[in-house]
Amino acid sequence: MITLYTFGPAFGLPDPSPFVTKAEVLLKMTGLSFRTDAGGFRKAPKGKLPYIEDDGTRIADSTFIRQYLEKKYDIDFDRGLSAEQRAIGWAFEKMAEDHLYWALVDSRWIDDENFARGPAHFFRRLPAPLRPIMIPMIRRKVRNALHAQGMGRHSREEIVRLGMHSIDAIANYLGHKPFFFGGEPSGVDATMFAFVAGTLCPRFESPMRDAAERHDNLKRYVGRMAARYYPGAAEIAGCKAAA
Ligand SMILES: N[C@@H](CCC(=O)N[C@@H](CS)C(=O)NCC(=O)O)C(=O)O
Repeated sequence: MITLYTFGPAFGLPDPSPFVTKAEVLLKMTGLSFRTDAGGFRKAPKGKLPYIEDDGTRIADSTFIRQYLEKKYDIDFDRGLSAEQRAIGWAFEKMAEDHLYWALVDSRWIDDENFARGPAHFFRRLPAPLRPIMIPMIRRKVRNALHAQGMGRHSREEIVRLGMHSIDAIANYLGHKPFFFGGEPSGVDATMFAFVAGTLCPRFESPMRDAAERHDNLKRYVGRMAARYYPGAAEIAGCKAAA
């Protein structure tokens, strides 16, 4: 059986990591049986989650997980899509993963109030005397990653402006369609759902969340994806699960 290594549900989200959520939804889309394990971070082959283990093979990174599933189980997440749609799907995915993601990291990890509301809870299991050492150290690591990626060199106002542009692009492309490319979900929906839910997450206060909330179609989209892939959940990211 396939094991997906996760952080575990948090903040009203299937997982605090949109990459883990993406991988989980992709696995749900396959219909294959799999289990999740929230204890594998220390053994992560690339120092990040998600990764999967299947028949003794470990595959790290949500995109490589997708490609592995496609090849090994002969699955095409984009069945029925044109080459043009596949190209658009890839571009939107990478916009979310390599651009919007960093605006979310800034909002959750660098903004002090959001940090206290969210990521600070990850450290609750640490012995209390270690927290004042570990928390600033990990936040410094995140700040350095943001700086190296480039997003962290902008002011908060500029970061928010960039993030909102991505959110608007997703909302405008989705339009009135039930899913990103029409009546049925495809691979890109796993990613769009994960990142839009992450942005709408009511645990965090941000102008980016306010902007996402102004798009009714995004809230309905998250509810629709929740109804299909998390049928046991009444709501995800504050969006009522409804088909
Ligand atoms: N490109 C990777 C990104 C995964 C990623 O950034 N995971 C983050 C959580 S959102 C992580 O595990 N970070 C831990 C760390 O950097 O120490 C993918 O698509 O899976």
